[in-house]
This record gives sequence, structure tokens and C-alpha cells, in this order.
Amino acid sequence: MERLKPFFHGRPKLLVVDDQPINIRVLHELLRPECDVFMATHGEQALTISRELRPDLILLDVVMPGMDGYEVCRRLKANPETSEIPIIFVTGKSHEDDEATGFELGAVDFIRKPFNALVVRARVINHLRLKLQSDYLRQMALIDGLTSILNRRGFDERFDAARAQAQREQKPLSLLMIDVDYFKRYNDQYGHLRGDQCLRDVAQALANTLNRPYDLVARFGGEEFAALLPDTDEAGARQVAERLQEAIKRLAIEHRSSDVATVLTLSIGSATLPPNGGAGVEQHLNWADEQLYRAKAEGRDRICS
Ligand code: GH3
Ligand code: MG
Ligand code: MG
Ligand code: MG
Repeated sequence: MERLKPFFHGRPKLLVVDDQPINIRVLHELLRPECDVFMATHGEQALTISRELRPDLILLDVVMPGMDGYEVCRRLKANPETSEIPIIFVTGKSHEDDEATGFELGAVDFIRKPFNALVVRARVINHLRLKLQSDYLRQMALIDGLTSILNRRGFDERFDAARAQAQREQKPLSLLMIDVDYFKRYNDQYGHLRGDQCLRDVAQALANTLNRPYDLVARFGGEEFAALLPDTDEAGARQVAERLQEAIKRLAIEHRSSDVATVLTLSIGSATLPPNGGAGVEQHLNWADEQLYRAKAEGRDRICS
């Protein structure tokens, strides 16, 4: 049978949940050539592992002491962090009503014990393939084709999540709006192809300069980028903005028709949301935009906050 080829590095992750270790062992032996198999022997453990590991597929027993499989499924679906993980019920319950219940709870498949090993393997492979494909398409939808960093849609998603996290943890959240200076003239002087290459180089340099794993940069549109800096106050944001400006200057991309330098430069507007929040998404964006506008008006190649 054809093996799974993941779209990204690493093997798919499968979580097997069953209160009988023998059942887990059988499934583990059967499926480990296809994926990394993890196991849980009760409902609470299944929920914890699912949150931490984010498996690509869950094989879920129904009858278990304590929390049964249906309840585990309900809770997984209720949590946005785990709601997208496909679930296959594997159960000795053989009444059609049980199967209907499983599907109503959002399962993608229902397998009866005792099962045929080859059929289980084929079903698991099919569902893993669908999951990897949908992950891949999702990723593609959030990534900018020219620069390979997050696009506006990707930014919006992460912005919402970062705002929620900042509120929860009572931490500041800084937003930088970054715009290339005199880029229209750059295109006019050097042509669109070099303009495109320039945007790729700028995007890579911005991404490489942000060194904390939870910082991010996105292409906001055209020659405009946005950086999101969780747990960063106004002074910290200004420091990061300076590092980004320097990184772009170090690229030393010739720009003869710029009025502010002979190399490519950036203007940056910075807006920090205080730990107690307050401003809405639009407000926060407008605020950073206003600072960017000010940086342009005051002469470009500068940071305003
Ligand atoms: P300012 O200093 O005020 O920001 O001036 P600017 O010329 O950079 O700003 P303006 O908004 O007038 O022009 C932005 C230019 O960016 C116009 C457009 O041709 C160019 N641009 C936008 N997206 C792309 C792209 O994907 N590739 C290339 N090559 N150019 C792009
Ligand atoms: Mg059981
Ligand atoms: Mg510009
Ligand atoms: Mg612009």
C-alpha cells in the first residue's frame, strides 16, 4: 500500500485512546509504519495530550471508565485549539444509533471492533492524507506568494490571537507598521522585477531580525509590512524598530532616486497596546498607521510612536 508523504517535515502524529492496553498495542503495531503513534488510556489524558501534541488524527474508544469517548469528543470539539483534529471512533458498540451519535458529535469515521487490520490501516491513511492536505492548503492561504512570509489574512489571525493572549496575561502588545521609502521611484528606476526581489530581501531581513519565537512579521500589502511584538512595551518596540531599520540599511540595496539616502530605507509607525488593553483591532491598526504617516510627513527614514 502507498505510504503517506507529509507536505512538511516530520511524520504525521496519531493519538490512540483506549482503556485496554492490548487494544492500543494492536493499533500501535499496525500503524507505526505510517505515523508516530501516541497513546492515552483515559479521557482526561486524551484531552491533555491532544492540547499539547496537536495530533493529526485521533482514534477514540467509546466505552471507558470515567469520561467516555463521546464526552472526550465533545470537549475536543468545544476547544478551538483541538476542534480541527479529526476523530475516528473505534468501538465495540455496534448499534447504528451509536454510529449516528459519533458522526453527530463531529467524528469523521466510525470503526467497529473487532476490526479488520487492513481496513483500519486504509481508513487511517485516508484521513491522515486529508488532514495533511487541508493543513497544507490552510498554510498556503495564509502565506504571501512573493515573499513567503505571512500575508494579510495570516496577520489578522495571529493579531487576534496575540491580542487575546496579551489581555489574558496582562502584557503589553506592540505593533509596527513598516513602509519602504520611495518605493514607487525604486520600481521606476530599477524595474518591477528588481522591485519584487527587493521586497523578498526586505521580508527575509525583517523576519531574520525578529529573534523571539513569538514575534512575527507579515506583508501587509504592497511595500508595507507589519510586525507584531507580544510582551513588548513602547521602549522595547522602538528598539526593535531601530534594529529593523538597521538591518535593511545593512542590506545596502542601492536606491539612487531616494531623497533620504542612497540605499533603501524604512519608515516605521509604532503603537503599543497597554497591558489592560482598551483599543479595538481597528483602533490599534489606525494608531500605528497614524504614526507611520507622521514618520513619512516628518521626512521618512524614521520611527514615530
Ligand atoms: P513613500 O515613501 O511615501 O512610502 O513612497 P512610496 O513610493 O514608497 O509609496 P507609494 O504608496 O506611492 O508607492 C508604493 C509602490 O510600491 C507603488 C507600487 O508600484 C509598489 N509596489 C507595491 N507592491 C509591489 C510589488 O509586489 N512589487 C513591486 N515591484 N512593487 C510593488
Ligand atoms: Mg473501552
Ligand atoms: Mg512606501
Ligand atoms: Mg506604502
